[in-house]
This record gives sequence, C-alpha cells and structure tokens, in this order.
Amino acid sequence: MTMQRFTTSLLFAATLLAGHAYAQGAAPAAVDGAWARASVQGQTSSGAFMRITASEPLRLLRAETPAAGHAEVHEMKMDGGVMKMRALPELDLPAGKAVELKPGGYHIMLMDLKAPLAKDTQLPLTLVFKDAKGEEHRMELQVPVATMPPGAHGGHAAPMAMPMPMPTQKN
Ligand SMILES: [Cu+2]
Repeated sequence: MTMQRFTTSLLFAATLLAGHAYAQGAAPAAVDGAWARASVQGQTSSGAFMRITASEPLRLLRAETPAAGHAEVHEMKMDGGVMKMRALPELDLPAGKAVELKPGGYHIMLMDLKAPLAKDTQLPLTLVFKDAKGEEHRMELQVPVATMPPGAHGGHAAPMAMPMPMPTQKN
C-alpha cells in the first residue's frame, strides 16, 4: 500500500516535470493584432505594435530582430503638455489582462534599421519575457509591415498615427 502510493506520487512528479520541460521555451502569452510601421529610405527607426495577453504574470524584457541594430520597449506619454518617449527596463504583463502596444503608447522601438521596412513584408521579431520565477521565455513572431494598424482603413485613422520619423532622443 505504502509502496503503491510512493509509486503513484513519483509518477505524478514525473508527469509534472515532463509537463514543465514541454512548456519551456513556449511563452505563456498570446499576441494578436501585431504590426510594424513601414519606413522610408533614410529613416533610421520605426515601431512595432501588438496586443499581448499573458496567461501568467510576465514581464516583457526586450525584443530582438535582425532588421534593426537594436529594439527597445518604449513608453510614450504626455508629460506637461509634451509627448515624451522613454525606454522601459521592462513592461509588466499581468495575467489574463491584454496590454496594448500602440502608436502614442507602449511600443517596441526598432532602432538603427538596416533597411527600410517595406509594406506587406514580414518582420521577424522575438519577444523575450521573464516569468515570476525569473525564467526567460522567447516568442518568435512574424510581424506584418503596414502603414497603419490592421483594421484601420485610412481616413479617420490617420490622426491617430504617430508621426515618423520621430526626433532622435538619446538617453
Ligand atoms: Cu519609441
């Protein structure tokens, strides 16, 4: 009886471990509505936007793409009547709550673009998350490059657009 129980709990532990190993690498988050803003020749930076819903508490640490020298998580907000942009060391993603990265708010800043982001191409982008245990999870995305958010059809959507290129702010 005791032996039987021991075996059962061992099996259970093994199942948990296997489940954990299987989950490793796959980020416990969902991304939708992703897009990156098309850029023109000579423009050195652009932005990527999306909605991220974490299934457990996560932090977005950084993004990586071969298309840019580096990518940073940025926040844009009004500060004393002036729109200011700053790099965030990490972006909090509460479990089950969609966090929107959009023009004029949080965004992934693509800096030192190696070539213009052409409309209707795909931008390979890797998001790097950290979970509550400090483990890193990577999520590989193919982000459509567009001139406006998906679902927007020009006209009234235009005033929402963040002017690009933005003044280069080094900090
Ligand atoms: Cu920015």
